[in-house]
Amino acid sequence: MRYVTAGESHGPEEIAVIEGIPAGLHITQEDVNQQLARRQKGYGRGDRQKIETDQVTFLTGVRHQVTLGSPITLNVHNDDHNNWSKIMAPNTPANDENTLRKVLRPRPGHADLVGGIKYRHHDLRNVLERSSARETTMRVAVGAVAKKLLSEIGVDVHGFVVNVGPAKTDLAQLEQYKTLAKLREVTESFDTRTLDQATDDEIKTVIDQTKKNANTVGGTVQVMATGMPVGLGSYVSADTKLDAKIASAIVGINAFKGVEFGGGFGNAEKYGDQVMDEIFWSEEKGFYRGSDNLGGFEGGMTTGGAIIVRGVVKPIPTLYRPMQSVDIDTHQDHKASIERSDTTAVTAAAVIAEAMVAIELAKAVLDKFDADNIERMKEQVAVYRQETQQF
Ligand code: EPS
Repeated sequence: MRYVTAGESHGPEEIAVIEGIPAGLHITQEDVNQQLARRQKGYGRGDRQKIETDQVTFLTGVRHQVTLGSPITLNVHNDDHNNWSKIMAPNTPANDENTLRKVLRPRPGHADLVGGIKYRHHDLRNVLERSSARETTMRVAVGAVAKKLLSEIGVDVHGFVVNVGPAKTDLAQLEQYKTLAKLREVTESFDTRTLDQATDDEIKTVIDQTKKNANTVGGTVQVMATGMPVGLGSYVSADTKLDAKIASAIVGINAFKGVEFGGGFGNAEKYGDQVMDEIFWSEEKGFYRGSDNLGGFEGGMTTGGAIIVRGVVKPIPTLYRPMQSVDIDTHQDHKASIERSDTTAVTAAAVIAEAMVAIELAKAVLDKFDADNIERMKEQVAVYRQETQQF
């Protein structure tokens, strides 16, 4: 499976093309729209989300709500394009009117300056339109297809918020949830997508204060996946390690600056016997672990335990009280450009990280098993699960 996305933030359309999804997978636009709606939700988002109601259309690769095995094209219209139709017109030559709203004062921390230098763009709008996190709409759409595929083999994936700035939930609470479905019910009930009411309140206070200060704030999200067969990915070469692919996918999300698995960076302060997940065996389960400090991976391969990944999201670089910058035309000192933005997008980032993990897990499944047809793939997964459980 591979995919590509295309689209500018205020351009007419967002598009994704996915290749390698087996024939015979039942999928509806509603399956994707539900995930798109989750990404749009969240305390601290700016006014753009009031303009957009993201709805997908399948343009190719699906017939009567069933995949054909051919490339799937997904399309989401940018409703805000109506307000930018001249400035972002793909087919009209540049003129005095449609080159207004130039961006000349790059925002520190955004792709603006380096993107401008690299591509020789003297209007930094040409950079920000694509580097905008609007593009993550399509990653979530692709992730929805991946999640649907994974659900066929009993794999569930869910993302939630650990902290926003100093307001942090206690991850020990996770022990009470036997399934991700139960966890999902709880975290999706909060506007901040965190684990408990007290943290939800604290996060809202942090966001309100940050907004008052014309500032932005980052955070951490956690993604968990259950039901993966043992042994996906491989230890044999660096580029076959599945945890490495997931790490790359997480850091590839706009504003993500760090990633960790299981006990993560905390493991660096512990001793070996506090970190390794001890091995047990039972007739019913086969081999299993007593803990999950390594986040479901050993040697770059799934252990069969829950996958636990956290990603660190930096604060959004667009500040309403802008930082120091330099005008790219005059080279004079200037405050950075102000663009409409969010105070925080950590709540949305949890859904995007979930989508990226789902995409990498789906790719790993499709690499390992015959992926021409979904029923055949399921049969093969079942045979493999039986074999590995009897080891
Ligand atoms: C973004 C800036 C804002 C966000 C946008 C990401 O866009 P606008 O300038 O249109 O208000 O709303 O995020 C989305 C549009 C989205 O759907 O998540 C940026 O510069 O990255």
